[in-house]
Amino acid sequence: AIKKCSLHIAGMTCSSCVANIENILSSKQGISEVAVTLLGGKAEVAYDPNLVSPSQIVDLIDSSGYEATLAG
Ligand code: 9UX
Repeated sequence: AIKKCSLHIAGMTCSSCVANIENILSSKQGISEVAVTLLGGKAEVAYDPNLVSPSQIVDLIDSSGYEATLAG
């Protein structure tokens, strides 16, 4: 079953950051939906837990120069 997770993302300062993160996450196998908000500093991600984990999602974002943490 598809799951969803919410993340806080620090370090996004322009709208291209939003596009960067959406592209990075969308190209990952197992991630089916991504919604990033610049002003809110948040992302909602729909993923298949058989293919990718929330901590891998955090790592992908962090590796791109932002700082992600899982939200509730
Ligand atoms: Mo904007 Mo973001 O100039 O990584 S693309 S700061």
